Amino acid sequence: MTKILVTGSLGQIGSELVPALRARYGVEKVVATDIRPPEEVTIDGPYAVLNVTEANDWEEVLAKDQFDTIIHLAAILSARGEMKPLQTWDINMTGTMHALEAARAYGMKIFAPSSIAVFGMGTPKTMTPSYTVMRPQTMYGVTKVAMELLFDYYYHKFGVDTRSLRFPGIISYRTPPGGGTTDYAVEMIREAVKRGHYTSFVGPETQLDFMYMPDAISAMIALIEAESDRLKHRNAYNVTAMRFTPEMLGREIKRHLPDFTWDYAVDPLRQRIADSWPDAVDPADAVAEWGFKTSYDLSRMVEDMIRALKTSQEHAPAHM
Ligand code: AKB
Repeated sequence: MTKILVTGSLGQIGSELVPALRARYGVEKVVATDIRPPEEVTIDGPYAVLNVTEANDWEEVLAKDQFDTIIHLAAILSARGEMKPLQTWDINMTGTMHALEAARAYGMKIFAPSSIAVFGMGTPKTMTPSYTVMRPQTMYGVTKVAMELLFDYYYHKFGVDTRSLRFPGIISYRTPPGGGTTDYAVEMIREAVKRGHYTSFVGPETQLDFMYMPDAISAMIALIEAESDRLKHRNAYNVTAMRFTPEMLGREIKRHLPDFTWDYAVDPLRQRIADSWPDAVDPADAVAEWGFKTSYDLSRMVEDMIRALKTSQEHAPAHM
């Protein structure tokens, strides 16, 4: 591994993936990029401004270093994408095309996360396989299906080493997610620790797949490092670690915080999105082809999240 370029590195995934990559390969080997100027971000290693829709930004970043891998994270997620569908198409697709063209021109490997949002009408709801009907009902899902197809196209047509996996909802405490439908789960745990109460925007029995951030990081690194000829379903692999409803999550939180209460004010948009996604995807291909595994189930994840959020609350500066 010589050098890795990460787009969207200040988001929920990037803010934890970049330090993990730097710990593994060396600080100077990972160039973090995002749209925000350097004076607005905490820099603990190489950082460059990269608006993924701007060809000039790509040229500047690619001219400065020789990379062998791009990790393309910049994207607008499902719920925010429904507020601004055209902007979502532009950012998600123009960004992906620039990333793919850079990978092709410079002979780089490229990884980008896809999502359970590729599924929709006609997809089997339970034990959803990797290869199945993909007719998403959100612009975010449409852009992720298009990205998967382009990854296949660039692999077969140009020999670009493209790799992708389909993330479910990702739970983490360092940087909150933004604009997703599965965000309710992160919000519920955060609010339980902070205020002792949460009002969920998806209904009590809505079951979805989730993963805890440490497992998501390990999965990305395992797929990026996997031997190329083992990857038969490369674009893209289903991955998941747990599946639960808001009721199940609320009850699990209550085991640690007995005073926690929760109720519901269902948001029709996000409920419709959640209802269009599977209840439980099947990660069998990821397990068979690159040894996908997880360490956190619902109970370990909730325990760790509450511990970490309490610790950061204790260390937060007191308000004047
Ligand atoms: C979202 O809710 O939009 C994302 C996703 C499942 O890709 N977390």
